[in-house]
Amino acid sequence: MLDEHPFPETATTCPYCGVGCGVLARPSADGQRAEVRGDAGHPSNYGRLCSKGSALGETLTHEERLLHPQIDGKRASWDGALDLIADRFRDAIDTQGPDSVAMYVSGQFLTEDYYVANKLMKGFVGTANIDTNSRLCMASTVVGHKRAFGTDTVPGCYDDLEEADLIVLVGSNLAWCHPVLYQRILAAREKRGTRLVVIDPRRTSTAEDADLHLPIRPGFDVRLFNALFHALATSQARDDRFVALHTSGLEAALEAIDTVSPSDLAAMTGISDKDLATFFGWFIAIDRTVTVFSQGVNQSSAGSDKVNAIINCHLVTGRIGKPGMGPFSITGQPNAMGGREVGGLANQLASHMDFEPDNVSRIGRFWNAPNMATRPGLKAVDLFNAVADGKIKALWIMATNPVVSLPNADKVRRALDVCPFVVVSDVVSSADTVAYAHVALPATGWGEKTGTVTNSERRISRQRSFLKPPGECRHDWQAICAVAQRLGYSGFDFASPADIYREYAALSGFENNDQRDFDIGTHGNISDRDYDALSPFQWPLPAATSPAGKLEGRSHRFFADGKFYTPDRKAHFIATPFRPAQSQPSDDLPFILNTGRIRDHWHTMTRTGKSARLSAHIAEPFLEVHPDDAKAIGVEPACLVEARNAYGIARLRALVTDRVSKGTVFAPMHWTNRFSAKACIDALVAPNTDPASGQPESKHSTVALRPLKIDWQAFAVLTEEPDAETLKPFAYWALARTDKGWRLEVAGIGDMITALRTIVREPDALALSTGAGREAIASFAGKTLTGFVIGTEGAPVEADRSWLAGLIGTDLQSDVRIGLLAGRPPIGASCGRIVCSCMGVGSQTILDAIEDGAASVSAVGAATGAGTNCGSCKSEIASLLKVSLETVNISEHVAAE
Ligand SMILES: Nc1nc2c(c(=O)[nH]1)N[C@H]1C(S)=C(S)[C@@H](COP(=O)(O)OP(=O)(O)OC[C@H]3O[C@@H](n4cnc5c(=O)[nH]c(N)nc54)[C@H](O)[C@@H]3O)O[C@H]1N2
Ligand SMILES: Nc1nc2c(c(=O)[nH]1)N[C@H]1C(S)=C(S)[C@@H](COP(=O)(O)OP(=O)(O)OC[C@H]3O[C@@H](n4cnc5c(=O)[nH]c(N)nc54)[C@H](O)[C@@H]3O)O[C@H]1N2
Ligand code: SF4
Ligand SMILES: [Mo]
Repeated sequence: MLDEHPFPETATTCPYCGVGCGVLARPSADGQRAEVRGDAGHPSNYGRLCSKGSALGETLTHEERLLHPQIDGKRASWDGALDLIADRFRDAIDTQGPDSVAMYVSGQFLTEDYYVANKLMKGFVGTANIDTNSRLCMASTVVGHKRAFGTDTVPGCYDDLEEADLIVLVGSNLAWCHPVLYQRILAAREKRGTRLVVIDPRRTSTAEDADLHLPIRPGFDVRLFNALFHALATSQARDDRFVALHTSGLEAALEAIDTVSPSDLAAMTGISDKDLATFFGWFIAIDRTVTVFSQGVNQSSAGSDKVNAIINCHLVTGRIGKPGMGPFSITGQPNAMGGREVGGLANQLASHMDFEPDNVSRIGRFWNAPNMATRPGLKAVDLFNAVADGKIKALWIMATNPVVSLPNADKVRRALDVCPFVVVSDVVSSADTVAYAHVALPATGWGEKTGTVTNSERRISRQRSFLKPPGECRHDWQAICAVAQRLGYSGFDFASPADIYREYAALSGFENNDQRDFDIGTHGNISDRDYDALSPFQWPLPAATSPAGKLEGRSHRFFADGKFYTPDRKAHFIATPFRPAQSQPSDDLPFILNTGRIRDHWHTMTRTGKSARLSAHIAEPFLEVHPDDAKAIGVEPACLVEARNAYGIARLRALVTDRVSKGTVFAPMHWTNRFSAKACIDALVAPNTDPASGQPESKHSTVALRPLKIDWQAFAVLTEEPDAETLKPFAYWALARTDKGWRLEVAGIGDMITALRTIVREPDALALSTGAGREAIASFAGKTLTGFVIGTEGAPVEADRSWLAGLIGTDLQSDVRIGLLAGRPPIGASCGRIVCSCMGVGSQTILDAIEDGAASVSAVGAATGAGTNCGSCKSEIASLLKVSLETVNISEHVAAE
């Protein structure tokens, strides 16, 4: 079969998370889609892919693609658009100075895109007003690393996770956010019995699998790790030799800690004495310990201190850079790490340099730059405040969707409204930010672009193109270089990504002499052919090593033998006095709002929202609320709830669950105005930031809640997407793709029947039932179901949603038509809510298998296929094994468990 395929496979890298899985991809035989599979030769994943990676082929459709440049919403030529951008930037720079222009870029840039954007702004325009969405993601870790190690470097590698005996996950939902790495951990655990501790206020999917879940009070990680640090320093785990030879500042850091009794610590952190004692006991006794941390740590007004509080524990025990040991910042975006290496943040310069005068001069000479920026620029939140204040006259946003992802997001919308000139480069026209563009530039997307990315373990891999760009899409680096050339700058006549990479690699080795650990100087004159063939490698790779050098294929670690990059070449302990989160609950705003990710969607859904498979796992925006809180505010399970504060409002489905603790609620960050009436959660996120890193506290805002007042609720499936006019009158709606159409949750005020008729419009639509406050309307073209809506007055609609979603656009037999009346399938016809999106297995199929005797996750897998590909649904299968049939059958809402 393989031989007959007209297209060869291309080895590339997944464009989603920082695990950086290798993918083999090619256009499908009909040329209409793409086929992907895991690359068994890639050392990140050895062939595995998660649900998002497996569904990549479904997200590459040209639907909603931005195909041509636009000026004020009208099609324009590239020349016209580029001339206008250059004119407006030139005008602002000349009349208002270089700091009156800005760029806001992304960890979804390739390193080559990042390099030219930073060269343009920091070397030629003469401003460091270029920041990246990594500010919202990794900035606190960058500060923590630099303070402790003198350099922003992840000491360990993925092998450490397989060689550890204790893995502590802090503020990380690894099972959903880094699924392939998580599966590597679970596989290693089978063999060596690795203990898994999860520190997260929520009982996440990851926490369900843990040996110990510490449901920490939000924001109290520094308290916890300070106490652990103190305990380690006075225990047998302390490594006196490492501390004496390779560190400084231990005593001062210990003195800064308020010592608290175990019972006080338990009361403060919300973790029981017993669990604290177990955790401390394990951490003291087990040498091979890795502490993995992510957004529960970084996205905090004490994020940098959280990072250093964790690192302190590893330094005092000397557990760093050795097999199975170390602090491990797991990165989010595919090129979050590359962005940090290439100086993507407003307070960095390229190749791990900062704004020290020596560095400014070094880069200035290397670039032959006429106008080097000499001080850091504005960090993301401040940058958009400056836009709102009218200080930024021209702004270029690339590969990020800030009107949805920045805190106080409605203010970002208002800021873009008043900005005199906004350019947005994106792959889709439907991204919310594109609506604010004076000039929209069509960018090539994954599969079309080519360059390099760095994953969480410092491994640089190639992204390679295997599809022709549609329409007039161009690469981001080409657009940046074209504007630079129009501005009259030399040094931007790159012919290819390889050309850019060579320059960047040479800069990393330039006047380095081991002053900077980031050094890939050996690639300074890599040939186009070798660049094309480059296999994944870990940095460093200084000029002395051969390109196929000694490090290739092997894991490289930093700092086991000291050699840090601080001026004294020692690691620094950092004093981290505890500070609570900035917004604290009050009578008016009694709930702490936590936000984050779900398994099958990526950020603002511009790509995963195109896949019916990925939209099936959780099809609706939700708010997790504790049962006691729900009762107190009068919110019934699966009803609608409005969250609000001074910044904004959001309307979401209440998911009543004790997975969150009392007083806290959780909402996903993914939904935008594209797929929901009002579910952009960042509209309510306070723009509080960490003073050292500028990273927003996206996990800790305060809100008030109330039931959303509506008269009726409905669920619909439609072949045609309902247009904006249809949806506008409804207080609530949420849309998701299905295989042959759309599914819609909707709720409103007033007469239900009239509203339902606007959703299924056909004049000959069939009203299927009346009475008891439940109505259904269906429309057919011949035997094909083209629209169906079922509504109930007041209460949530009970219907088998997955079954209905599977019927739309298909021919129905008469017995099935009867089932429509109830919104329920004939017995045996439904697979239930999709649990395993890789294999398309639903909850009902899994429950049937359990009834037939499958008593374990692997037995369910053998019977149904569920959990046998990426494995990220295994903990959900385990939950289904625990519950009774009735519990699941009540309602098959996202909001039901
Ligand atoms: N499916 C999916 N995967 C992704 C992404 C995606 O959009 N979808 N995005 C990628 C990106 S860019 C990133 S940055 C990563 C993020 O990966 P993660 O950081 O794992 O994901 P989040 O869900 O943002 O947050 C993790 C957890 O932090 C917890 N938390 C909140 N407050 C606190 C606190 O005070 N202390 C502690 N200890 N924990 C707290 C939350 O309850 C949440 O479960 O995921 C990457 N992978
Ligand atoms: N409340 C809350 N907010 C958060 C977070 C949270 O946990 N809670 N997490 C934060 C974090 S960690 C992150 S990383 C951010 C992510 O937030 P964003 O970066 O805003 O999210 P994305 O949806 O990934 O936006 C990427 C955009 O770039 C487009 N795009 C994709 N590929 C390309 C390309 O090659 N070129 C161009 N020009 N465009 C492209 C996509 O269509 C999309 O519109 O969100 C942050 N915001
Ligand atoms: S774990 Fe999934 S999303 Fe992350 S890189 Fe691998 S396949 Fe892509
Ligand atoms: Mo991120």
